[in-house]
Amino acid sequence: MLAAVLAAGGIGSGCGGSEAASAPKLAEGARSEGLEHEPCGGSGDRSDVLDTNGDRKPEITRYFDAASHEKCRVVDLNHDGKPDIFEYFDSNGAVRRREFCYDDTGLVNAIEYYESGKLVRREYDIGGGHRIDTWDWFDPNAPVDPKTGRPAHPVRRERDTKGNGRVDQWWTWNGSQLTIAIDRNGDGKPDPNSALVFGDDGGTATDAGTVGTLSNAGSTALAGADAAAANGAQQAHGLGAGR
Ligand SMILES: [Ca+2]
Ligand SMILES: [Ca+2]
Ligand SMILES: [Ca+2]
Repeated sequence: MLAAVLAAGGIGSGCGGSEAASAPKLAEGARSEGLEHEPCGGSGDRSDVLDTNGDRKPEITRYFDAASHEKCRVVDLNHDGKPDIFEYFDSNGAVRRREFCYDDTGLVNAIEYYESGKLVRREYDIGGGHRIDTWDWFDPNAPVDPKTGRPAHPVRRERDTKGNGRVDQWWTWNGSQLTIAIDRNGDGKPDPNSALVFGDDGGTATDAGTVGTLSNAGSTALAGADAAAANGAQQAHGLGAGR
């Protein structure tokens, strides 16, 4: 109950900083870009801590509801006393949300949403502007990569590459073929004939330079995000399993 209330109203301090979410923008193609931290734990909650290296700073702090179900945990992977991952669980114990702090700013950089333990959506800050600039949607039934625990790619992605609160790229996957539609004239819609297509052979695009830039920029950041997420989750669960 508390978690639901907090989820509905929670715009908080994230991984130690303070970042107020901007008011929702209603223009066509606009999306909310606030990285809204969901509070995890309070002074009245039962919790336990795990300090694996004895420096009196916990690597994992777990918070429980009145029925002793773990509702969320805070994980500090690099022993600096600042959270790196927040994980939230549903009433069945399946993960429902993860927040990641990839850099040293102390702010949430990415949020993943799960349904019945399956990744369905991800929002993140690729550009480092402390706001969401990339939105991914996943097929919860897609096979997952054993290394990352996630599908190889989303089914759909939207990006705001200019940081102006408006989506200007639309990525869609059909199998391994990726199509990117682009808004260059700023009307919030894909420009006619703007779609760039590339697939298995890696070379069918009409504008090779642009595609290379787009695909490299996207995949580098994404690979980093996926690796950090997978690494963090594995370490977190490894620590938890070792209790
Ligand atoms: Ca410690
Ligand atoms: Ca940390
Ligand atoms: Ca346009």
